[in-house]
Amino acid sequence: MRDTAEDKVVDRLRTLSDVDVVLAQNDAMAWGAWKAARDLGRRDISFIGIDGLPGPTGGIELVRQGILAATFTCSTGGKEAVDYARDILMHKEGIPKKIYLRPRKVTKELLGARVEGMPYIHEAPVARDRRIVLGFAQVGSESEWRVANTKSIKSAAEKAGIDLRFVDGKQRQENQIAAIRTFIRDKVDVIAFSPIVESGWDEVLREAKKAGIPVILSDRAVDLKDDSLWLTFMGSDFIEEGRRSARWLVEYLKTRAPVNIVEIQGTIGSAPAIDRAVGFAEVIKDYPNYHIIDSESGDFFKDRGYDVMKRILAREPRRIDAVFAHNDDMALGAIQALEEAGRRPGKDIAIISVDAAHGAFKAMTEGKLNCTVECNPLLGPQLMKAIKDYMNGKDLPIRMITAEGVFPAATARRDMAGRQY
Ligand code: GYE
Repeated sequence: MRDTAEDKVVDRLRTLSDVDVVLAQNDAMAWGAWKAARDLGRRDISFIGIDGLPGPTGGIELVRQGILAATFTCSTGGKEAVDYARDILMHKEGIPKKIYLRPRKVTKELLGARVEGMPYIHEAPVARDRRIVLGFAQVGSESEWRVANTKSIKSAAEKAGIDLRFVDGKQRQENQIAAIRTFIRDKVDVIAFSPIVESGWDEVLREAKKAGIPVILSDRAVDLKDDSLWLTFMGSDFIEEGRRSARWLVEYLKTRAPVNIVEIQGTIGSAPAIDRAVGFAEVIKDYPNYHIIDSESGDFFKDRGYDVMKRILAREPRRIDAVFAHNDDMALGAIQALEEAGRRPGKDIAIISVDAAHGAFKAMTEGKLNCTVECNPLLGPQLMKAIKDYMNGKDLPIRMITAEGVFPAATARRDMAGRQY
């Protein structure tokens, strides 16, 4: 509340001499703090708020008057809620489970001008007398998940009447970058890609922005501070997938005895590998008897998961109680290596992996895998809906998260019926 903030800041400023900036968690309180400082003759302090609402007392006007140095919009979500409610009632495909609305920085110099860094502020919807052309640069075909992802994108584009230019990056970032440059040269309407790793995209995404072509991140994220270089990121919450894997393991083993875990990681530098490791470690740090005793990347390939497990079995003298694989394919490779070493995966060694692809369900029904955490590859409908919404002038959320579950072996036979991948 503005007045409450004013009263409290008056008290604080009386004893605090070296304050440079006040950050308030909404514009009203920032305004109250500004009034307090003014009344105490303190002109040396900047004020930053949040909400960025329009109107005579909204944050945008406070910035325009120089009261706030900046504010950040926090959309109310009302329009989006009504739009999605209508789409749900109309049984539209591609409705995300969760969305994050795009925050925008508002400063005096950004006000009014159509300036750099204000991403994708819409002109009028583009009148279209032809099909939308989408350029998609895929990671490769390293896993069952990836194959299902590609199939979903291709079938959804066809169903949506979108002209798809599809390039398989064959597991090399330079191939994806080259494909994006071709899309720019050919002036496609939209570019989408699944970044094989998080870094190394700045230059080519600046080229796309300069060409005025919006870029959608599908499945994996990039490590870029400048979020004006991409329109939206749709895919899973990989950190949560790591947390769910660890929570399931702790619940399944229910032991205070030492638990030695081997982690078979995905592609080094990729968002899913980085974040799944973060989420898993975040949960097991609260269980001091759980230890990751060895970890190596299998690059999301089954055969490399096999090789990693063989190497770890050869070098690791300690007992292995559990294997956490960042995807099902590597888990299946590890299971094969464990069986060849005379071990009983799924019985004396708990196996947990991510994706929930068909191969994992088959291994669970055979008693060799204990649980798979879903990572939904069927992003095609969501991608095509986002593209059509954008082309129709809608402001897209900055983040769309897909709905996912956790599938233990106990219900695998029932759960696998009717799954699309
Ligand atoms: O888990 C794995 C695929 O990026 C989420 O990549 C995707 C991952 C998925 O190779 O199987």
